[in-house]
Amino acid sequence: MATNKTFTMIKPDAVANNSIGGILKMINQAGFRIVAMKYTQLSKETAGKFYEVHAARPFYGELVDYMSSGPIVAAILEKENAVADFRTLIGATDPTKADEGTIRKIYAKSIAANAVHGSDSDENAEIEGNFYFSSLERF
Ligand code: IDP
Ligand code: MG
Repeated sequence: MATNKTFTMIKPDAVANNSIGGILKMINQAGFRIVAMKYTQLSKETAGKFYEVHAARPFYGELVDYMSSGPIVAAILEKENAVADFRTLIGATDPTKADEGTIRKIYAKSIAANAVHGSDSDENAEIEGNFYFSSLERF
């Protein structure tokens, strides 16, 4: 059953670009409510843990270095059909393939530094939200 929640990170390239405001505005305008939010920086160790599912992929080392290279914004978002609708809003992993008007098309620099994360399932949204937030930090 759908939980109506998803998890996102505004990645280091987008934070460094001063794009937090623009991205949050797109998220709110698309109908998502922010139910938890944190400005923080991952260590290599925590970034490695978060992306453990990708450990066997050739870009894993690059991804962990990049995701720990600067501050990020982590958030839990709520909306009907949140996981699928958020993936539509952010667009394809590779910004050159992302649809016009998507967050990655507008803000992403490259396939690695692609501005935002979005959970790919309800199950992973729950796991990823729990990685950053305790139950006391959700509204
Ligand atoms: P997703 O973020 O669209 O779900 P995934 O395949 O889950 O894409 O990959 C996780 C993250 O790893 C991507 O968002 C991107 O930052 C990075 N990544 C994916 N593919 C590549 C690649 O081919 N080269 C470098 N980094 C990549
Ligand atoms: Mg993914």
